[in-house]
Amino acid sequence: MAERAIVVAAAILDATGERVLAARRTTPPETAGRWELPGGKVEPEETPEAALVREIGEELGCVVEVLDWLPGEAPIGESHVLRAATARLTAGEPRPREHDLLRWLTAEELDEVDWLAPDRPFLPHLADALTAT
Ligand code: 9L3
Ligand code: MG
Repeated sequence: MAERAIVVAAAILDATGERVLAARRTTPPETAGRWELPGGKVEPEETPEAALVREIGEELGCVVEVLDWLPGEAPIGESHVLRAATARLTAGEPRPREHDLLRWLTAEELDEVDWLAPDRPFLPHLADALTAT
């Protein structure tokens, strides 16, 4: 079986490191209204870090620096797998171009939104990263 393609997601931290950016999807219909760590597919010959910076630029119009990859990966359907990294803003402010809502969430607020299933395994690691700062 062919190796699963990689989708990367950014847990963008605010300047204090106390909150993370969650984004509400609009498409495809089965994911619309559900929340995710923004990101997308790694292109051939692209590193996961470069893909994450590119995707965040395209989706949110800002520049991020990748900090640390969170442990583990989560299946997306049969053919893809999700990896997630913490990141910090280095230029601009996130503005939704593809999502219909953004929210900055503290560790305590992480369970207030309806996350996509692949993102959920990363939340405990993310809560640790938020409270550790
Ligand atoms: N996906 C799930 N969680 C995420 C991301 C960024 C993506 N945090 C899923 C949704 C889509 C697929 O991966 O089914 C491809 O994502 P995109 O390229 O449409 O953002
Ligand atoms: Mg995307």
